[in-house]
Amino acid sequence: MYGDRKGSKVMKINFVSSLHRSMSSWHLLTILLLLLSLQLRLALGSFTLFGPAKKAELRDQVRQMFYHAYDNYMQYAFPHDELKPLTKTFTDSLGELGNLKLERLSEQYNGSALTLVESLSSLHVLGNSSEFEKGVLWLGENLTFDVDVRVSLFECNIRLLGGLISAHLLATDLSKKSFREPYKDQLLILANDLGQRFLRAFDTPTGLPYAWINLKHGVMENETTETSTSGCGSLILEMGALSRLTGKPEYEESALRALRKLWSMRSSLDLMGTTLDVTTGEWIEHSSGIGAGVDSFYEYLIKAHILFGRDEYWDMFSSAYTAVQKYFRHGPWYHEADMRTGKATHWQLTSLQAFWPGLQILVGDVLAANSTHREFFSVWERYGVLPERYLLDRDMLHPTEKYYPLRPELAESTLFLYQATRDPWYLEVGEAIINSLNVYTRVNGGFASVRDVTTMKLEDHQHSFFLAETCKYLYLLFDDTFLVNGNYVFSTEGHPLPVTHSWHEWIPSIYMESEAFEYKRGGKHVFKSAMSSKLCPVVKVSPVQGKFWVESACHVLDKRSNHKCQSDKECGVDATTCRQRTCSIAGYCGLWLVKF
Ligand code: DMJ
Repeated sequence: MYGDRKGSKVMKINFVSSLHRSMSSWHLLTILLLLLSLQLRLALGSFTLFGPAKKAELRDQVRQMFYHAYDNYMQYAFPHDELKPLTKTFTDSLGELGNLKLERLSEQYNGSALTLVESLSSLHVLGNSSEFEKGVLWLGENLTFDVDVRVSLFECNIRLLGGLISAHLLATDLSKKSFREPYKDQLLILANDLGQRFLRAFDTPTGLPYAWINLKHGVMENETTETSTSGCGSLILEMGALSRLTGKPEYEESALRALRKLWSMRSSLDLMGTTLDVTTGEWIEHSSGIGAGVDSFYEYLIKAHILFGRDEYWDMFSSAYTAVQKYFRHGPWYHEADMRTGKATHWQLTSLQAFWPGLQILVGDVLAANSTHREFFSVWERYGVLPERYLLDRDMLHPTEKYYPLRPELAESTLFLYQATRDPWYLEVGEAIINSLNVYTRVNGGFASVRDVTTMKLEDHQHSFFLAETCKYLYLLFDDTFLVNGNYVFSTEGHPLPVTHSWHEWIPSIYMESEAFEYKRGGKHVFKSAMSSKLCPVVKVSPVQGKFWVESACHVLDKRSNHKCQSDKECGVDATTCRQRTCSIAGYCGLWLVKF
């Protein structure tokens, strides 16, 4: 429905006209009939080209990819952090993550089994409870965070803390059904220990946390006071969940205090910068976009709202999202702009931005999501993978950022768009991603990052997020049993966190399809959320005298059971046109579009 197949239509027309020159009309008629039947098969896409057998075949291919990455890690790198797939050895990379200049690296650090921690939730999604249990037992007995290593708070939070918390929640559920030994909260104990170490980073005059801490010694002497918006604004899911699980409010309080402080630093245009000083609370870099240094800040506002059901997160998100759509968007692309003036600064496409369409699905902006996703996929098709940075104004690759480190963002958005639309075109996109990964990045010892997308030269590094995210999102695209059986938000590292009634201050009605979709699991009430995409989007187009009323139930978050709007403000801004939606007399958000 939403997939644009314009390109393939053009190809088809050219194909038919060249045939016309060389064949008799009888042959032509036969070919046209074949094409018509193909068209029909395409129209019935999900039952033909992407029927259950094809989906199962692709699911199995992804499963195979995951185990190729995982088994090689376990054989050549475990319990170190990440695998070097070309030389079949390891890297203890936790201290290097986000550390571009590789400063203050520790000599004594021997790894934290990072890739195993990151793989647990994927093992569960793939249904491998015995390997999952083995991992849990090993970590419970061997993992310690009392190690002398300076780490990025952000990276350590999303990968280690998020991985442990998600796996703990899954283990709690699983242990009753399929564990051989009773689960003794080993992962939660580890997460709590890590959380305590994190708290030392928040001891600043502003409450904004330092970007770097030493796990053993806390904030180091002469530590940099510079951090990024995503660095201090993407902690609330993991820290909030840790508080709910341990009953210790300090984790959530620290993350929320930092988030509130950060939000208070927005400009009058509701824009954020990219870097700031945690001691003064002043911006350092005023230009920002939706990519590196900011991306997950937006993601965590909406996801915190879904997970914790608090109005405050929605209020921040809707203002921030509206400002992004207004000042950064240019057609399907997003450039960077100065937070003070809203003036464009850099016209660049970055691989990280490809998560944005997935986020837009959570708020029901499917049309905008589709058009941006389509552009990213066209870049993927052009290079075979996504280059890290492309200079839109100069129409060229960034001279030094031509790499593709097995990032998940395009697969992530593809999954979300497919969940929302069920358009089989997204399955074709998934298939293309799988093929590229196998052709260009699979090596004997695992999956290797691409150093240069123009030569497809490889880098000796298999990032842990390939197992936590890339493989998981691709697998779920072809087999969403895990999503059907539960209701989750995914952390920015792809670790699922269940949406449960008990964590909500109130449940936003938009995330419930109807009362019937509230059901009990393990004695708890579980609600369908926007992730289940059954409610959002609801786009109805009614033609009225040459104009179209485009109606959407999304963007209306209220506590009333019928979730109808009462004012225009409640309806938000349409992301495709950047125009304020209006609230109709009947209580529906919508937008008048003139047909051109
Ligand atoms: C992951 O570590 C997370 O998704 C993070 O938010 C940014 N991107 C990397 C993978 O590309």
